[in-house]
Amino acid sequence: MLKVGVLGPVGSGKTSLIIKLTEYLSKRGLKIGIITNDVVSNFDALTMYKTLVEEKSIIPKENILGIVTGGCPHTAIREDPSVNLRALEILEKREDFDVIFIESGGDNVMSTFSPLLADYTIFVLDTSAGDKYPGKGGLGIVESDLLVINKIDLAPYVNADLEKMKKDSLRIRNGKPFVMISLKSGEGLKDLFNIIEEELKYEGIIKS
Ligand SMILES: Nc1nc2c(ncn2[C@@H]2O[C@H](COP(=O)(O)OP(=O)(O)OP(=O)(O)O)[C@@H](O)[C@H]2O)c(=O)[nH]1
Ligand SMILES: [Mg+2]
Repeated sequence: MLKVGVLGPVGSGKTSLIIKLTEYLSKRGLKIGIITNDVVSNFDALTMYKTLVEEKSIIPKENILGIVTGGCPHTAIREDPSVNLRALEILEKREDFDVIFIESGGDNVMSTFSPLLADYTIFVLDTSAGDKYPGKGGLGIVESDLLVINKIDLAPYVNADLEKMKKDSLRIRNGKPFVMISLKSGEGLKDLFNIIEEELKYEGIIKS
């Protein structure tokens, strides 16, 4: 089983990304569980439930657990991940999952997951926050296993230079993978799926 931690600034597309990956991987026959962390609500767990359970019947409702963290979002995924570890335990008792996604509450560029919680981390950036990112760096942008630059469809509206974002990503990540996508238009999703599939093959979760 692979524990995939998804993090990044507020509204960058973490929930949308997990929904897309869950749809894709479920179609490939994998069993997916999801844990969401919201600071003061259960909004993300409900969004996942509406799409993945009610509308599309892709996973059973028991596969989604929503945590309301209170306080600072990264405390629950880094300094004291006990509530998330407990949620993992509950899910793992329920079923033999292939992948469990853990969404962090929206945070800043320094957020990271405790290695106790995530084997593989995806940091999601929002193009409309400006093309200064990812060049500004930060632990999450530099150290995550995969950097996803989302909402590239919005680049023309905010004068974001995608070439600059690409060059900065290459430089700052020093060879680690990144993808530039739009979860809205579907652009770049094939690249994203390929990278995740490669990781799952590497882990022996799917066969070549
Ligand atoms: N235009 C555009 N909108 C997007 C894209 N991806 C996500 N959105 C929208 O952006 C908003 C935020 O997306 P979420 O997936 O909820 O983002 P999040 O990172 O989970 O947000 P928090 O959990 O609140 O931090 C939603 O209204 C999405 O529909 C994209 O590629 N392009
Ligand atoms: Mg979310």
